[in-house]
Amino acid sequence: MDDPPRASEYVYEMLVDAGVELVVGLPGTQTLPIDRTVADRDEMRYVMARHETAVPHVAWGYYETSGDVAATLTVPGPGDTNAVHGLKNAAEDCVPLVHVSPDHDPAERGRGPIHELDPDTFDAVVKENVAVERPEDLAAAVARGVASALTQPYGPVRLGLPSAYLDAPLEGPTASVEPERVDYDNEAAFDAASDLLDAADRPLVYVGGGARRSPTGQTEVRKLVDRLDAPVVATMKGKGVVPEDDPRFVGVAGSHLPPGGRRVLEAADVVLALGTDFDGVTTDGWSLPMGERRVHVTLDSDDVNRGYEADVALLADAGEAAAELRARVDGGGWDGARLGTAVREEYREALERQGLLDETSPMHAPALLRAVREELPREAVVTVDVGGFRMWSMQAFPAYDRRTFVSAGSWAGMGVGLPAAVGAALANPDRPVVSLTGDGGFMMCVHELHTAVEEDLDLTVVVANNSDYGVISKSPKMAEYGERRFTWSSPSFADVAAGFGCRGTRVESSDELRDAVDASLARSGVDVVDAVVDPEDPTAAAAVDYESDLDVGR
Ligand SMILES: Cc1ncc(C[n+]2csc(CCOP(=O)(O)OP(=O)(O)O)c2C)c(N)n1
Ligand SMILES: [Mg+2]
Repeated sequence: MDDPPRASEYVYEMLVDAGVELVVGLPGTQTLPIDRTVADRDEMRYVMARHETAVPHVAWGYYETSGDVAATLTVPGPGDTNAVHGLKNAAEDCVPLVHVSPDHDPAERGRGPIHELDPDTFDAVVKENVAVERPEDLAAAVARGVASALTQPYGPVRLGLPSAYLDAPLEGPTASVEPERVDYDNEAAFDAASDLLDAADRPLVYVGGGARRSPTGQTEVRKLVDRLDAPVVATMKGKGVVPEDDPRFVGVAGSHLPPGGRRVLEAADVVLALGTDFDGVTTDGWSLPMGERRVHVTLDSDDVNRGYEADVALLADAGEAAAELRARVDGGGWDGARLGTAVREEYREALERQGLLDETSPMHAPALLRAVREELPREAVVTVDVGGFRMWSMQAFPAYDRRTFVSAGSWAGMGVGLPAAVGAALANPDRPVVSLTGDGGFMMCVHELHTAVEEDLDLTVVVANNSDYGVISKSPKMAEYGERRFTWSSPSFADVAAGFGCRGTRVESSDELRDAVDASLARSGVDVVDAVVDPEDPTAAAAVDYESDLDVGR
Protein backbone atom coordinates (compact mmCIF):
# COMPACT_ATOMS: atom_id res chain seq x y z
CA MET A 1 0.00 0.00 0.00
CA ASP A 2 1.17 3.52 -0.77
CA ASP A 3 2.15 5.71 2.15
CA PRO A 4 -0.56 8.28 2.96
CA PRO A 5 0.31 11.72 1.57
CA ARG A 6 1.41 14.47 3.88
CA ALA A 7 -1.50 16.68 4.88
CA SER A 8 0.10 19.59 3.00
CA GLU A 9 0.05 17.51 -0.19
CA TYR A 10 -3.60 16.68 0.35
CA VAL A 11 -4.44 20.38 0.79
CA TYR A 12 -2.51 21.13 -2.39
CA GLU A 13 -4.42 18.49 -4.33
CA MET A 14 -7.77 19.68 -3.06
CA LEU A 15 -6.94 23.17 -4.29
CA VAL A 16 -5.76 21.91 -7.67
CA ASP A 17 -8.91 19.80 -8.04
CA ALA A 18 -10.96 22.90 -7.29
CA GLY A 19 -9.26 24.68 -10.21
CA VAL A 20 -6.86 26.83 -8.19
CA GLU A 21 -3.78 27.69 -10.26
CA LEU A 22 -2.41 30.59 -8.23
CA VAL A 23 -1.32 30.88 -4.64
CA VAL A 24 -0.46 34.32 -3.31
CA GLY A 25 1.50 34.39 -0.10
CA LEU A 26 4.11 35.71 2.23
CA PRO A 27 6.16 33.08 4.05
CA GLY A 28 6.93 32.30 7.66
CA THR A 29 8.09 29.10 9.29
CA GLN A 30 4.46 28.00 9.72
CA THR A 31 3.77 28.20 5.98
CA LEU A 32 6.80 26.10 5.00
CA PRO A 33 5.01 22.71 4.73
CA ILE A 34 2.71 24.19 2.08
CA ASP A 35 5.48 26.28 0.50
CA ARG A 36 7.54 23.13 0.02
CA THR A 37 4.67 21.32 -1.65
CA VAL A 38 3.96 24.28 -3.93
CA ALA A 39 7.66 24.39 -4.88
CA ASP A 40 7.84 20.61 -5.49
CA ARG A 41 4.81 20.47 -7.75
CA ASP A 42 3.98 22.49 -10.81
CA GLU A 43 0.21 22.83 -11.02
CA MET A 44 0.17 26.13 -9.16
CA ARG A 45 2.06 29.39 -9.55
CA TYR A 46 3.32 30.99 -6.35
CA VAL A 47 3.40 34.77 -6.20
CA MET A 48 5.05 36.34 -3.18
CA ALA A 49 3.73 39.71 -2.02
CA ARG A 50 5.53 42.36 0.08
CA HIS A 51 2.84 42.84 2.69
CA GLU A 52 0.00 40.53 3.73
CA THR A 53 -2.52 43.33 3.27
CA ALA A 54 -1.92 42.91 -0.46
CA VAL A 55 -2.24 39.12 -0.47
CA PRO A 56 -6.05 38.82 -0.62
CA HIS A 57 -6.32 41.96 -2.77
CA VAL A 58 -4.17 40.25 -5.43
CA ALA A 59 -6.49 37.21 -5.30
CA TRP A 60 -9.50 39.55 -5.49
CA GLY A 61 -8.23 41.35 -8.61
CA TYR A 62 -7.34 38.01 -10.16
CA TYR A 63 -10.83 36.62 -9.64
CA GLU A 64 -12.65 39.79 -10.64
CA THR A 65 -10.91 39.88 -14.00
CA SER A 66 -10.89 36.16 -14.81
CA GLY A 67 -13.43 34.26 -12.71
CA ASP A 68 -10.58 32.04 -11.52
CA VAL A 69 -10.15 31.35 -7.83
CA ALA A 70 -6.79 31.85 -6.10
CA ALA A 71 -5.54 30.59 -2.76
CA THR A 72 -3.76 32.79 -0.23
CA LEU A 73 -1.19 31.73 2.32
CA THR A 74 0.08 33.78 5.28
CA VAL A 75 1.43 33.16 8.74
CA PRO A 76 -1.27 33.14 11.42
CA GLY A 77 -1.68 36.02 13.88
CA PRO A 78 0.10 39.04 12.40
CA GLY A 79 -0.07 37.72 8.83
CA ASP A 80 -3.73 36.84 9.17
CA THR A 81 -4.62 40.17 10.74
CA ASN A 82 -2.73 42.01 8.02
CA ALA A 83 -4.87 40.09 5.55
CA VAL A 84 -8.18 40.84 7.29
CA HIS A 85 -8.88 44.00 5.24
CA GLY A 86 -8.75 42.04 1.99
CA LEU A 87 -10.56 39.00 3.34
CA LYS A 88 -13.44 41.18 4.47
CA ASN A 89 -13.40 43.07 1.18
CA ALA A 90 -13.70 39.74 -0.65
CA ALA A 91 -16.54 38.71 1.66
CA GLU A 92 -18.47 41.93 0.96
CA ASP A 93 -17.91 41.44 -2.77
CA CYS A 94 -18.86 37.71 -2.75
CA VAL A 95 -15.45 36.83 -4.18
CA PRO A 96 -14.34 33.24 -3.57
CA LEU A 97 -10.85 32.63 -2.29
CA VAL A 98 -9.28 30.02 -0.05
CA HIS A 99 -7.13 31.53 2.66
CA VAL A 100 -4.77 28.99 4.25
CA SER A 101 -3.51 29.96 7.67
CA PRO A 102 -1.09 27.39 9.12
CA ASP A 103 -2.09 28.02 12.69
CA HIS A 104 -0.49 27.31 16.06
CA ASP A 105 -0.84 23.81 17.54
CA PRO A 106 -4.09 23.61 19.55
CA ALA A 107 -2.12 21.67 22.20
CA GLU A 108 -0.13 24.88 22.86
CA ARG A 109 -3.15 27.20 23.03
CA GLY A 110 -3.06 29.78 25.77
CA ARG A 111 0.63 29.26 26.50
CA GLY A 112 1.83 31.93 24.14
CA PRO A 113 3.09 30.08 21.09
CA ILE A 114 4.35 32.42 18.39
CA HIS A 115 1.64 34.31 16.47
CA GLU A 116 -1.11 33.01 18.71
CA LEU A 117 -4.53 34.50 18.11
CA ASP A 118 -7.89 32.97 18.94
CA PRO A 119 -9.09 31.39 15.69
CA ASP A 120 -12.62 32.71 16.39
CA THR A 121 -11.27 36.18 15.64
CA PHE A 122 -12.04 35.59 11.97
CA ASP A 123 -15.63 34.42 12.36
CA ALA A 124 -17.03 37.82 11.44
CA VAL A 125 -14.53 38.37 8.63
CA VAL A 126 -14.87 35.46 6.22
CA LYS A 127 -17.75 33.49 4.78
CA GLU A 128 -16.62 30.44 6.69
CA ASN A 129 -13.84 30.11 9.24
CA VAL A 130 -12.69 26.51 9.47
CA ALA A 131 -10.47 25.86 12.49
CA VAL A 132 -9.08 22.33 12.60
CA GLU A 133 -8.49 21.10 16.15
CA ARG A 134 -7.54 17.45 15.54
CA PRO A 135 -5.36 15.96 12.78
CA GLU A 136 -8.03 13.42 11.89
CA ASP A 137 -10.51 16.23 11.11
CA LEU A 138 -8.28 18.00 8.61
CA ALA A 139 -9.19 16.16 5.41
CA ALA A 140 -12.95 16.60 5.69
CA ALA A 141 -12.63 20.17 6.97
CA VAL A 142 -10.53 21.24 3.99
CA ALA A 143 -13.03 19.71 1.55
CA ARG A 144 -15.91 21.43 3.31
CA GLY A 145 -14.13 24.80 3.38
CA VAL A 146 -13.13 24.76 -0.29
CA ALA A 147 -16.68 23.74 -1.26
CA SER A 148 -18.10 26.62 0.77
CA ALA A 149 -15.94 29.18 -1.07
CA LEU A 150 -17.27 27.83 -4.36
CA THR A 151 -20.93 27.73 -3.34
CA GLN A 152 -23.09 30.74 -4.23
CA PRO A 153 -23.14 33.33 -2.83
CA TYR A 154 -19.39 32.93 -3.09
CA GLY A 155 -16.99 34.19 -0.47
CA PRO A 156 -13.57 33.82 1.13
CA VAL A 157 -12.99 30.87 3.41
CA ARG A 158 -10.25 30.70 6.01
CA LEU A 159 -8.69 27.32 6.63
CA GLY A 160 -6.97 27.38 10.01
CA LEU A 161 -4.75 24.31 9.66
CA PRO A 162 -2.21 23.77 12.43
CA SER A 163 1.21 23.85 10.83
CA ALA A 164 2.31 20.83 12.87
CA TYR A 165 -0.43 18.73 11.25
CA LEU A 166 0.46 19.85 7.72
CA ASP A 167 3.87 18.22 7.72
CA ALA A 168 2.54 14.93 9.09
CA PRO A 169 0.95 12.07 7.16
CA LEU A 170 -2.73 12.69 6.50
CA GLU A 171 -5.06 11.12 9.01
CA GLY A 172 -8.77 10.58 8.85
CA PRO A 173 -11.08 9.96 5.95
CA THR A 174 -10.57 12.02 2.79
CA ALA A 175 -13.43 13.78 1.09
CA SER A 176 -14.09 15.49 -2.20
CA VAL A 177 -14.97 19.11 -2.85
CA GLU A 178 -18.65 19.38 -3.66
CA PRO A 179 -20.03 22.88 -4.03
CA GLU A 180 -23.70 22.96 -3.14
CA ARG A 181 -26.51 24.26 -5.20
CA VAL A 182 -29.54 25.47 -3.33
CA ASP A 183 -32.73 25.53 -5.36
CA TYR A 184 -35.41 27.78 -3.99
CA ASP A 185 -39.04 27.40 -4.88
CA ASN A 186 -39.60 30.70 -6.65
CA GLU A 187 -42.59 29.76 -8.78
CA ALA A 188 -45.06 32.08 -7.05
CA ALA A 189 -42.47 34.86 -6.85
CA PHE A 190 -41.72 34.60 -10.59
CA ASP A 191 -45.45 34.85 -11.30
CA ALA A 192 -45.79 37.91 -9.10
CA ALA A 193 -42.63 39.52 -10.54
CA SER A 194 -43.68 39.00 -14.15
CA ASP A 195 -47.18 40.35 -13.40
CA LEU A 196 -45.63 43.47 -11.91
CA LEU A 197 -43.23 43.93 -14.83
CA ASP A 198 -45.91 43.27 -17.43
CA ALA A 199 -48.17 45.86 -15.84
CA ALA A 200 -45.36 48.39 -15.47
CA ASP A 201 -45.34 51.52 -17.64
CA ARG A 202 -41.92 52.61 -16.45
CA PRO A 203 -39.76 49.60 -15.55
CA LEU A 204 -36.10 50.16 -14.65
CA VAL A 205 -33.33 47.58 -14.31
CA TYR A 206 -30.97 48.09 -11.38
CA VAL A 207 -27.89 45.93 -11.93
CA GLY A 208 -25.91 44.79 -8.90
CA GLY A 209 -22.77 42.82 -8.19
CA GLY A 210 -24.74 39.56 -8.24
CA ALA A 211 -25.27 40.09 -11.97
CA ARG A 212 -21.50 40.40 -12.35
CA ARG A 213 -20.91 37.29 -10.27
CA SER A 214 -23.51 35.08 -11.96
CA PRO A 215 -22.03 32.82 -14.66
CA THR A 216 -24.77 33.91 -17.09
CA GLY A 217 -25.47 37.31 -15.56
CA GLN A 218 -23.88 39.58 -18.13
CA THR A 219 -25.47 37.86 -21.13
CA GLU A 220 -28.87 37.44 -19.59
CA VAL A 221 -29.12 40.91 -18.10
CA ARG A 222 -28.23 42.45 -21.45
CA LYS A 223 -30.92 40.37 -23.18
CA LEU A 224 -33.52 41.28 -20.58
CA VAL A 225 -32.70 44.96 -20.88
CA ASP A 226 -33.16 44.70 -24.64
CA ARG A 227 -36.51 43.00 -24.18
CA LEU A 228 -37.80 45.55 -21.67
CA ASP A 229 -36.18 48.56 -23.36
CA ALA A 230 -35.73 49.74 -19.80
CA PRO A 231 -33.28 52.35 -18.56
CA VAL A 232 -30.42 50.82 -16.58
CA VAL A 233 -28.75 51.98 -13.39
CA ALA A 234 -25.74 49.95 -12.21
CA THR A 235 -24.51 49.72 -8.65
CA MET A 236 -20.81 50.29 -8.04
CA LYS A 237 -20.30 46.50 -8.17
CA GLY A 238 -22.59 46.16 -11.19
CA LYS A 239 -20.54 48.62 -13.24
CA GLY A 240 -19.57 47.12 -16.60
CA VAL A 241 -22.23 44.37 -16.77
CA VAL A 242 -24.22 46.55 -19.19
CA PRO A 243 -21.78 48.45 -21.44
CA GLU A 244 -21.81 52.12 -20.58
CA ASP A 245 -22.18 53.20 -24.17
CA ASP A 246 -25.46 51.32 -24.40
CA PRO A 247 -28.02 54.09 -25.00
CA ARG A 248 -30.16 52.74 -22.13
CA PHE A 249 -27.37 53.13 -19.61
CA VAL A 250 -28.21 55.93 -17.18
CA GLY A 251 -25.37 55.85 -14.67
CA VAL A 252 -23.75 54.31 -11.63
CA ALA A 253 -25.65 54.59 -8.36
CA GLY A 254 -23.99 56.59 -5.60
CA SER A 255 -23.48 60.16 -4.50
CA HIS A 256 -22.08 60.78 -8.01
CA LEU A 257 -25.26 59.69 -9.85
CA PRO A 258 -26.36 62.58 -12.08
CA PRO A 259 -29.61 64.27 -11.03
CA GLY A 260 -31.30 62.95 -14.17
CA GLY A 261 -30.53 59.45 -12.88
CA ARG A 262 -32.25 60.22 -9.58
CA ARG A 263 -35.27 61.47 -11.49
CA VAL A 264 -35.44 58.30 -13.56
CA LEU A 265 -35.22 56.19 -10.38
CA GLU A 266 -37.97 58.29 -8.84
CA ALA A 267 -40.24 58.05 -11.88
CA ALA A 268 -39.87 54.26 -12.32
CA ASP A 269 -43.01 52.37 -11.35
CA VAL A 270 -41.17 49.04 -11.02
CA VAL A 271 -37.47 48.66 -10.27
CA LEU A 272 -36.12 45.22 -11.04
CA ALA A 273 -33.04 44.93 -8.79
CA LEU A 274 -30.81 42.09 -9.96
CA GLY A 275 -28.21 40.83 -7.51
CA THR A 276 -27.74 43.59 -4.95
CA ASP A 277 -27.90 43.97 -1.18
CA PHE A 278 -28.84 47.67 -1.46
CA ASP A 279 -25.83 48.65 0.63
CA GLY A 280 -25.45 52.18 1.98
CA VAL A 281 -22.52 53.25 -0.19
CA THR A 282 -24.04 52.75 -3.61
CA THR A 283 -27.48 53.99 -2.48
CA ASP A 284 -25.86 57.15 -1.06
CA GLY A 285 -27.02 56.27 2.43
CA TRP A 286 -30.35 54.89 1.12
CA SER A 287 -31.22 58.39 -0.12
CA LEU A 288 -31.63 57.32 -3.76
CA PRO A 289 -35.21 56.94 -4.87
CA MET A 290 -35.95 53.34 -5.88
CA GLY A 291 -39.20 53.45 -7.87
CA GLU A 292 -42.73 52.87 -6.60
CA ARG A 293 -42.35 49.12 -6.31
CA ARG A 294 -39.47 46.71 -6.34
CA VAL A 295 -38.69 43.18 -7.46
CA HIS A 296 -35.58 42.23 -5.51
CA VAL A 297 -33.44 39.34 -6.77
CA THR A 298 -30.70 38.20 -4.40
CA LEU A 299 -29.06 34.98 -3.27
CA ASP A 300 -29.02 36.04 0.35
CA SER A 301 -32.35 36.15 2.18
CA ASP A 302 -30.77 38.48 4.76
CA ASP A 303 -30.65 41.18 2.06
CA VAL A 304 -34.41 41.30 1.66
CA ASN A 305 -36.16 44.36 3.14
CA ARG A 306 -32.96 45.66 4.72
CA GLY A 307 -32.22 48.58 2.38
CA TYR A 308 -35.51 49.00 0.54
CA GLU A 309 -38.78 47.11 0.97
CA ALA A 310 -39.34 44.41 -1.66
CA ASP A 311 -42.79 43.97 -3.22
CA VAL A 312 -41.52 40.68 -4.60
CA ALA A 313 -38.38 38.92 -3.35
CA LEU A 314 -36.72 36.28 -5.50
CA LEU A 315 -33.96 34.17 -3.96
CA ALA A 316 -32.13 33.36 -7.17
CA ASP A 317 -29.00 33.80 -9.21
CA ALA A 318 -29.28 37.10 -11.11
CA GLY A 319 -28.57 35.57 -14.53
CA GLU A 320 -31.03 32.73 -14.03
CA ALA A 321 -33.70 35.13 -12.79
CA ALA A 322 -33.12 37.47 -15.75
CA ALA A 323 -33.52 34.56 -18.18
CA GLU A 324 -36.70 33.35 -16.51
CA LEU A 325 -38.23 36.82 -16.43
CA ARG A 326 -37.37 37.41 -20.08
CA ALA A 327 -39.26 34.24 -20.98
CA ARG A 328 -42.30 35.52 -19.11
CA VAL A 329 -42.58 39.24 -19.87
CA ASP A 330 -43.35 41.25 -22.99
CA GLY A 331 -41.45 44.23 -24.22
CA GLY A 332 -41.61 47.35 -22.09
CA GLY A 333 -42.97 50.77 -22.80
CA TRP A 334 -40.55 53.22 -21.25
CA ASP A 335 -38.07 54.60 -23.67
CA GLY A 336 -34.82 53.44 -22.05
CA ALA A 337 -32.59 54.61 -24.87
CA ARG A 338 -33.92 58.17 -24.79
CA LEU A 339 -33.63 58.38 -21.01
CA GLY A 340 -30.15 56.92 -20.73
CA THR A 341 -28.78 59.04 -23.53
CA ALA A 342 -30.36 62.22 -22.15
CA VAL A 343 -29.07 61.72 -18.59
CA ARG A 344 -25.52 61.11 -19.79
CA GLU A 345 -25.68 64.06 -22.15
CA GLU A 346 -26.85 66.35 -19.34
CA TYR A 347 -23.97 65.06 -17.23
CA ARG A 348 -21.41 65.76 -19.91
CA GLU A 349 -22.80 69.27 -20.44
CA ALA A 350 -22.65 69.92 -16.69
CA LEU A 351 -18.99 68.89 -16.56
CA GLU A 352 -18.30 71.15 -19.55
CA ARG A 353 -20.13 74.06 -17.92
CA GLN A 354 -17.96 73.63 -14.83
CA GLY A 355 -14.85 73.53 -17.00
CA LEU A 356 -14.02 70.05 -15.72
CA LEU A 357 -13.38 68.59 -19.18
CA ASP A 358 -11.06 71.45 -20.15
CA GLU A 359 -7.52 70.32 -20.82
CA THR A 360 -5.74 72.33 -18.16
CA SER A 361 -2.54 72.10 -16.20
CA PRO A 362 -2.83 70.81 -13.52
CA MET A 363 -5.48 68.43 -14.84
CA HIS A 364 -9.07 68.06 -13.69
CA ALA A 365 -9.95 64.50 -12.68
CA PRO A 366 -12.69 64.02 -15.33
CA ALA A 367 -10.39 65.29 -18.10
CA LEU A 368 -7.67 62.93 -16.87
CA LEU A 369 -10.10 59.98 -16.90
CA ARG A 370 -11.31 60.85 -20.39
CA ALA A 371 -7.73 60.99 -21.68
CA VAL A 372 -6.87 57.58 -20.19
CA ARG A 373 -10.11 56.01 -21.47
CA GLU A 374 -9.45 57.30 -24.97
CA GLU A 375 -5.95 55.82 -25.06
CA LEU A 376 -7.08 52.37 -23.86
CA PRO A 377 -8.74 49.69 -25.97
CA ARG A 378 -12.21 48.62 -24.84
CA GLU A 379 -10.93 45.35 -23.45
CA ALA A 380 -8.29 46.96 -21.22
CA VAL A 381 -8.60 46.02 -17.55
CA VAL A 382 -8.75 48.82 -15.02
CA THR A 383 -8.62 48.64 -11.24
CA VAL A 384 -9.45 51.62 -9.06
CA ASP A 385 -8.37 52.38 -5.54
CA VAL A 386 -10.68 53.99 -2.99
CA GLY A 387 -10.85 57.78 -2.69
CA GLY A 388 -12.26 60.82 -4.43
CA PHE A 389 -10.66 59.78 -7.67
CA ARG A 390 -12.57 56.48 -7.64
CA MET A 391 -15.84 58.32 -7.16
CA TRP A 392 -15.03 60.29 -10.31
CA SER A 393 -14.26 57.07 -12.19
CA MET A 394 -17.73 55.68 -11.44
CA GLN A 395 -19.47 58.19 -13.64
CA ALA A 396 -16.69 59.63 -15.78
CA PHE A 397 -14.84 56.44 -16.82
CA PRO A 398 -17.09 54.11 -18.82
CA ALA A 399 -16.63 50.32 -18.54
CA TYR A 400 -17.82 47.88 -21.17
CA ASP A 401 -17.55 44.44 -19.61
CA ARG A 402 -17.89 42.98 -16.12
CA ARG A 403 -14.33 41.72 -16.06
CA THR A 404 -12.70 45.00 -17.07
CA PHE A 405 -13.42 47.22 -14.10
CA VAL A 406 -12.40 46.31 -10.54
CA SER A 407 -13.56 48.39 -7.63
CA ALA A 408 -14.38 47.63 -4.02
CA GLY A 409 -17.97 47.51 -2.89
CA SER A 410 -19.26 48.77 0.43
CA TRP A 411 -16.11 47.76 2.33
CA ALA A 412 -14.46 50.74 0.59
CA GLY A 413 -10.97 50.34 1.99
CA MET A 414 -7.98 52.15 0.52
CA GLY A 415 -4.88 50.32 -0.68
CA VAL A 416 -6.65 47.75 -2.85
CA GLY A 417 -6.06 49.16 -6.32
CA LEU A 418 -2.44 48.33 -7.08
CA PRO A 419 -2.53 44.80 -5.61
CA ALA A 420 -5.75 44.17 -7.55
CA ALA A 421 -3.92 45.28 -10.69
CA VAL A 422 -1.15 42.79 -9.90
CA GLY A 423 -3.82 40.06 -9.74
CA ALA A 424 -5.43 41.35 -12.93
CA ALA A 425 -2.08 41.34 -14.76
CA LEU A 426 -1.39 37.78 -13.60
CA ALA A 427 -4.78 36.73 -14.98
CA ASN A 428 -4.65 38.80 -18.17
CA PRO A 429 -1.13 38.75 -19.63
CA ASP A 430 -2.50 39.66 -23.06
CA ARG A 431 -4.50 42.74 -22.15
CA PRO A 432 -3.42 46.18 -20.99
CA VAL A 433 -3.90 46.47 -17.22
CA VAL A 434 -4.11 49.88 -15.61
CA SER A 435 -4.29 50.84 -11.96
CA LEU A 436 -6.06 54.16 -11.43
CA THR A 437 -5.35 55.46 -7.97
CA GLY A 438 -5.26 58.53 -5.79
CA ASP A 439 -1.93 59.47 -4.23
CA GLY A 440 -3.16 58.56 -0.74
CA GLY A 441 -4.40 55.14 -1.83
CA PHE A 442 -1.21 54.48 -3.77
CA MET A 443 0.93 55.07 -0.69
CA MET A 444 -1.06 52.38 1.15
CA CYS A 445 0.12 49.67 -1.23
CA VAL A 446 3.18 51.12 -3.01
CA HIS A 447 5.27 48.11 -1.91
CA GLU A 448 3.44 45.95 -4.43
CA LEU A 449 5.27 47.72 -7.26
CA HIS A 450 8.09 45.46 -6.25
CA THR A 451 5.96 42.33 -6.58
CA ALA A 452 4.89 43.48 -10.06
CA VAL A 453 8.50 44.05 -11.12
CA GLU A 454 9.74 40.74 -9.70
CA GLU A 455 6.91 38.88 -11.43
CA ASP A 456 7.73 40.58 -14.77
CA LEU A 457 4.23 41.97 -15.08
CA ASP A 458 2.99 44.50 -17.61
CA LEU A 459 1.24 47.25 -15.77
CA THR A 460 0.46 50.94 -15.98
CA VAL A 461 -0.21 52.83 -12.75
CA VAL A 462 -1.76 56.27 -13.07
CA VAL A 463 -1.55 58.22 -9.82
CA ALA A 464 -4.02 61.12 -9.66
CA ASN A 465 -1.86 63.25 -7.45
CA ASN A 466 -3.52 66.11 -5.57
CA SER A 467 -1.23 65.89 -2.51
CA ASP A 468 -4.32 65.42 -0.38
CA TYR A 469 -6.70 62.90 1.11
CA GLY A 470 -8.89 64.96 -1.15
CA VAL A 471 -12.31 63.45 -0.70
CA ILE A 472 -11.99 63.77 3.08
CA SER A 473 -10.65 67.32 2.93
CA LYS A 474 -13.59 68.27 0.71
CA SER A 475 -16.27 66.34 2.56
CA PRO A 476 -19.39 68.41 3.25
CA LYS A 477 -18.99 67.19 6.85
CA MET A 478 -15.88 69.37 7.21
CA ALA A 479 -18.22 72.32 7.77
CA GLU A 480 -19.29 70.69 11.06
CA TYR A 481 -15.83 69.70 12.19
CA GLY A 482 -13.76 72.76 11.39
CA GLU A 483 -12.46 73.37 7.90
CA ARG A 484 -9.01 71.91 7.32
CA ARG A 485 -7.18 70.05 4.59
CA PHE A 486 -5.42 66.71 5.01
CA THR A 487 -2.62 67.64 2.65
CA TRP A 488 1.08 66.97 2.21
CA SER A 489 3.97 67.58 -0.14
CA SER A 490 3.87 64.50 -2.32
CA PRO A 491 7.00 62.42 -2.67
CA SER A 492 8.28 62.18 -6.22
CA PHE A 493 6.34 59.13 -7.36
CA ALA A 494 8.52 58.96 -10.47
CA ASP A 495 11.63 58.59 -8.29
CA VAL A 496 9.89 56.13 -5.97
CA ALA A 497 8.92 54.07 -9.01
CA ALA A 498 12.46 54.13 -10.36
CA GLY A 499 13.70 52.88 -7.00
CA PHE A 500 11.47 49.84 -7.32
CA GLY A 501 12.72 49.12 -10.83
CA CYS A 502 9.74 50.65 -12.66
CA ARG A 503 9.69 53.51 -15.12
CA GLY A 504 8.42 56.72 -13.60
CA THR A 505 7.05 59.73 -15.46
CA ARG A 506 5.55 62.94 -14.10
CA VAL A 507 2.86 64.55 -16.27
CA GLU A 508 1.08 67.85 -15.85
CA SER A 509 -1.23 67.99 -18.87
CA SER A 510 -3.63 65.72 -20.75
CA ASP A 511 -1.27 65.61 -23.74
CA GLU A 512 1.66 64.51 -21.60
CA LEU A 513 -0.59 61.95 -19.94
CA ARG A 514 -1.76 60.51 -23.25
CA ASP A 515 1.86 60.20 -24.40
CA ALA A 516 2.87 58.50 -21.16
CA VAL A 517 -0.02 56.00 -21.31
CA ASP A 518 0.70 55.27 -24.97
CA ALA A 519 4.39 54.72 -24.26
CA SER A 520 3.53 52.39 -21.40
CA LEU A 521 1.15 50.34 -23.55
CA ALA A 522 3.82 50.01 -26.21
CA ARG A 523 6.45 48.52 -23.90
CA SER A 524 6.55 45.81 -21.28
CA GLY A 525 7.23 46.32 -17.61
CA VAL A 526 5.72 48.53 -14.96
CA ASP A 527 5.13 52.23 -15.61
CA VAL A 528 4.11 54.69 -12.94
CA VAL A 529 2.60 57.90 -14.27
CA ASP A 530 2.52 60.60 -11.62
CA ALA A 531 -0.33 62.77 -12.91
CA VAL A 532 -0.72 66.14 -11.21
CA VAL A 533 -4.40 66.92 -10.70
CA ASP A 534 -6.01 70.12 -9.53
CA PRO A 535 -6.37 70.03 -5.74
CA GLU A 536 -9.31 72.42 -6.07
CA ASP A 537 -11.41 70.03 -8.19
CA PRO A 538 -14.87 69.55 -6.72
CA THR A 539 -15.76 66.04 -5.58
CA ALA A 540 -17.75 63.88 -7.99
CA ALA A 541 -20.76 64.33 -5.68
CA ALA A 542 -20.45 68.14 -5.67
CA ALA A 543 -20.20 68.21 -9.49
CA VAL A 544 -23.71 66.70 -9.81
CA ASP A 545 -25.34 69.50 -7.83
CA TYR A 546 -27.33 70.80 -10.81
CA GLU A 547 -30.96 70.71 -11.90
CA SER A 548 -32.09 68.19 -14.49
CA ASP A 549 -34.57 69.15 -17.23
CA LEU A 550 -35.19 65.55 -18.19
CA ASP A 551 -38.64 64.65 -19.46
CA VAL A 552 -39.25 61.36 -17.64
CA GLY A 553 -42.46 60.77 -19.60
CA ARG A 554 -45.18 60.75 -17.00
C1 LIG B 1 -8.08 51.87 4.73
C2 LIG B 1 -8.79 53.16 4.70
N1 LIG B 1 -8.37 54.18 5.46
C3 LIG B 1 -9.01 55.39 5.42
C4 LIG B 1 -10.11 55.57 4.62
C5 LIG B 1 -10.84 56.89 4.59
N2 LIG B 1 -10.62 57.55 3.30
C6 LIG B 1 -11.49 57.38 2.28
S1 LIG B 1 -11.01 58.18 0.91
C7 LIG B 1 -9.64 58.80 1.65
C8 LIG B 1 -8.70 59.71 0.91
C9 LIG B 1 -8.20 59.12 -0.37
O1 LIG B 1 -7.10 59.88 -0.80
P1 LIG B 1 -6.48 59.70 -2.24
O2 LIG B 1 -6.23 58.27 -2.51
O3 LIG B 1 -5.33 60.62 -2.38
O4 LIG B 1 -7.68 60.12 -3.20
P2 LIG B 1 -8.34 61.59 -3.38
O5 LIG B 1 -9.56 61.62 -2.50
O6 LIG B 1 -7.35 62.63 -3.02
O7 LIG B 1 -8.73 61.62 -4.83
C10 LIG B 1 -9.56 58.37 2.97
C11 LIG B 1 -8.48 58.73 3.91
C12 LIG B 1 -10.52 54.43 3.85
N3 LIG B 1 -11.58 54.48 3.04
N4 LIG B 1 -9.83 53.28 3.88
MG1 LIG C 1 -5.26 62.47 -3.16
